Amino acid sequence: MRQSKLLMPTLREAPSEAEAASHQLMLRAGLIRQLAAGIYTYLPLGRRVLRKLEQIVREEMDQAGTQEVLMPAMQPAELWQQSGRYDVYGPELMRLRDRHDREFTLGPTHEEVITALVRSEVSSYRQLPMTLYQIQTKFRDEKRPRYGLLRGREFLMKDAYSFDEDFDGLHRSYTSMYEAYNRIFTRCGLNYRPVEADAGSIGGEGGTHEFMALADIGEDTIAVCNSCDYAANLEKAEYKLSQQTTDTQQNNDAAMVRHRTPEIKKIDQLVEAFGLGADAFMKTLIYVADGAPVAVVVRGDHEVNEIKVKNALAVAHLELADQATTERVTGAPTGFAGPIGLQIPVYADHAVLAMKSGIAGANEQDYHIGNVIPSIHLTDVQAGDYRNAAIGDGCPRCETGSLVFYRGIEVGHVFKLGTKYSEALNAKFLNASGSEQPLIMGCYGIGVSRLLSAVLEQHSDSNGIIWPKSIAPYQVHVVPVSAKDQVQMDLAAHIAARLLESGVETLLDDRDERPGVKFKDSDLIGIPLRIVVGKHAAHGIVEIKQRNELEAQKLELEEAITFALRN
Ligand code: 9G3
Repeated sequence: MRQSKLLMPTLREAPSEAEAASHQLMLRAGLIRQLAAGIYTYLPLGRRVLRKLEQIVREEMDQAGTQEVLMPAMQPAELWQQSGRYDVYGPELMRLRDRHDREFTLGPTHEEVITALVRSEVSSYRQLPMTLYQIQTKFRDEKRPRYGLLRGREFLMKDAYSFDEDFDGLHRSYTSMYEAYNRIFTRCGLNYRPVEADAGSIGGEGGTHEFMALADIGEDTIAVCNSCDYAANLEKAEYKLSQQTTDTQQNNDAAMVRHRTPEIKKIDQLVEAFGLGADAFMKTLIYVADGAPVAVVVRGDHEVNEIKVKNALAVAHLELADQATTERVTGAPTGFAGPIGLQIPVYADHAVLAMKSGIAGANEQDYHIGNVIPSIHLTDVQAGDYRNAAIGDGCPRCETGSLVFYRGIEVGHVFKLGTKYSEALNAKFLNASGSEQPLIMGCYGIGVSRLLSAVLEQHSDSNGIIWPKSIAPYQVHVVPVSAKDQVQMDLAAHIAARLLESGVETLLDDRDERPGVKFKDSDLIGIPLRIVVGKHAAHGIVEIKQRNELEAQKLELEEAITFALRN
């Protein structure tokens, strides 16, 4: 391809609205342009990379024995009403009406559509197991699209759905997809971790993993054992329950002590006022769970994990109580709530009950109470795991490891759905003994466009992109130094022609630009191998440089071509 003809509008500076490194790089290297918030056009370079990513996904999905389909983006609202999800999702679900005023959604995912298809086309166990997948545009009207393709409103997803006759079959399908995902992300050159995850709104019979690309820009936090292969989204991460009690005993008698703590509401203020560590305090938060107020108590140095609380209470909605509710149920404004004397259910984390004693809110404005001894004063609470794992907690799976945290970008998610959709949409099959059973389903997603951004978050330096060879838009960049030097231009064109006829994807920088501009653009767009045709061209000598190496090397023409063919 001749660069003088290529639509690749590079920018010296990233537009100010781009915060994430990958977003800046995609704009500066001319990979994408924004049409509207969260909605992008892929320019030729971006489209070529996206196609490479799709190709890797397609090869591994086909290799795993799944079949590619392509479903519509427009989905009849009736399907979402049958699955009960039409009213569960709010403004994030794009809705529209056709000319007959019939309601449709623009698909954010395709559980309903694929189940309706299989309902009408699969009826016997002989047809199972079957996994279908597509690579298709999804629509989710995110409230805050951000970071370019990392959180868009229209994006490319590979979504697959497995159908089995029983849970053993589902486990086999799930495992097959899990292994295919490992191959896909490895081939894309991604530094990632599979992590145990929470099933979230999709529901289903448990068992779900996310594939997290490690990146500081990532919205998720994962806890990883520094010794074994345990890894989990912080939403779900467990830890070894410490047996010993934490010794914050102030005095030995059982009497609680009132402390006047005017305007002292936050843990760091309490730490300051009492001169004790955060782990000496009991932090009580009032929530509303499916409309009913509850108290959740965690140790002062821990954070409430609302997913765990929601799952433990088996409620659909859990949110922090507002000030008025807090005052009504505790008799005090936020910051003075405590576990003693409440008329609502109290859920106390294991670590609170492991405290010998602690200081808690007094449920009275400007007062806290000390020497709260769990074994004496907290006997009517529901103990459980209601907190986030903390850095340094013991690994829940092995004897020696402890947890370290990373930020991650979720690029894949695999779920065991069970019969949630097959029962809702009546998708059944006749099993070997002739009785009708609901299909057992799994679903498996990869954010293909998000994957592009995740790779860029991990593969760049101060000069620009460093594409892994497997997904680079071109493999070789041939750069003649001076467009006015006909020997250089002819040799460069000759090299490009030789490489192209050998099937090497080659970009020839035939622009009449200063060398500095050419080299900056070449570093920016990150093609793995560069062949510079400069002043030694007359002697048939060119310079080869790998984008991920510092030094270049001079080679004879034929050596250079052999080198490029081999790489
Ligand atoms: C919606 C909207 C947003 C959504 C969903 C539904 C996420 C929704 C979860 C999934 C589960 C899996 C198949 C591929 C892998 C992921 N956001 N999810 O169901 F209506 Cl607006 O999409 N689907």
